[in-house]
Amino acid sequence: MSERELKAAQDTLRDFLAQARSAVAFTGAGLSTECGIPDFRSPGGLWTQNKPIPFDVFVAHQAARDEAWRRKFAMDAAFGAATPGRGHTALARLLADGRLRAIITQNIDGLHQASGVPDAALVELHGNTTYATCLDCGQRHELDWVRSRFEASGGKAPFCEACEGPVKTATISFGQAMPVAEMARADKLSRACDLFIVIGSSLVVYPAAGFPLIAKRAGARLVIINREETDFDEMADLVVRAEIGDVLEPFIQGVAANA
Ligand code: CNA
Repeated sequence: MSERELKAAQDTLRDFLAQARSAVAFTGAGLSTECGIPDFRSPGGLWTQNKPIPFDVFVAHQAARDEAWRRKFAMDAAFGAATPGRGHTALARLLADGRLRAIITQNIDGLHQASGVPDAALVELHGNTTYATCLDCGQRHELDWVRSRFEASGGKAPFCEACEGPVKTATISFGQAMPVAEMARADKLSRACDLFIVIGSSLVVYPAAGFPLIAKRAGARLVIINREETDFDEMADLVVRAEIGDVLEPFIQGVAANA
């Protein structure tokens, strides 16, 4: 995309935001790549290195749980210090200015919260990897607690102190049930919005990828900001195939600026 095309896309997005009564952002792993966290499906992404461990395998096998926690701590060593990028900062600003109503995210990295987005304006569809829960009783466990037991046992995944259930990061794995309340909130927001902005998602992971379709069918304008094509591009009102940080950087100043 040329400089001129990028500027034109930013102008259109600014107009859409100014005209919207209820705008919702829908974010994916692409938002956090500029923060140093790899996505799943870009070349060299996490998918190509480590196939995710399905939920039923995690529950059934101690070895799978050990491996899941080994990977988790290896990932934290590599990306745990990541801080919000330009896209996160722009979205936080649009929310603070009342230009965005909410953010629905597939991300589990906690960077929306780190950029100042309040829980009330955020729907985490796939949970959060910055803490853990017991799969049986739901008790929350901090990562330091898990790590100390993991290291002391020579790499064994720990069990819950309260009920001896398996402890897992508070994320939704493949094959695990989606969180009911979050799905309902995302559904309501998608149906009620008049602008739905997809940012950094390949839109292939369902049911999350169904929300842009729900919003579009309910009459919202659809914007897709992603460096690669998606299956939804044809139905979008604006497709911006560029780096997310470059596209959203001017919005760090708010919508009115540069208008
Ligand atoms: P994905 O399938 O990896 O797609 C990411 C998309 O973003 C790809 O189409 C890329 O082309 C695009 N992209 C990457 N970087 C940029 C960039 N800088 N500018 C523009 N486009 C970019 O990821 P999805 O979110 O669609 O898939 C859903 C999975 C990925 C969810 O279950 C997440 O939990 C999971 N995931 C999350 C994280 C995270 O929390 N940061 C990281 C890796 C995977």
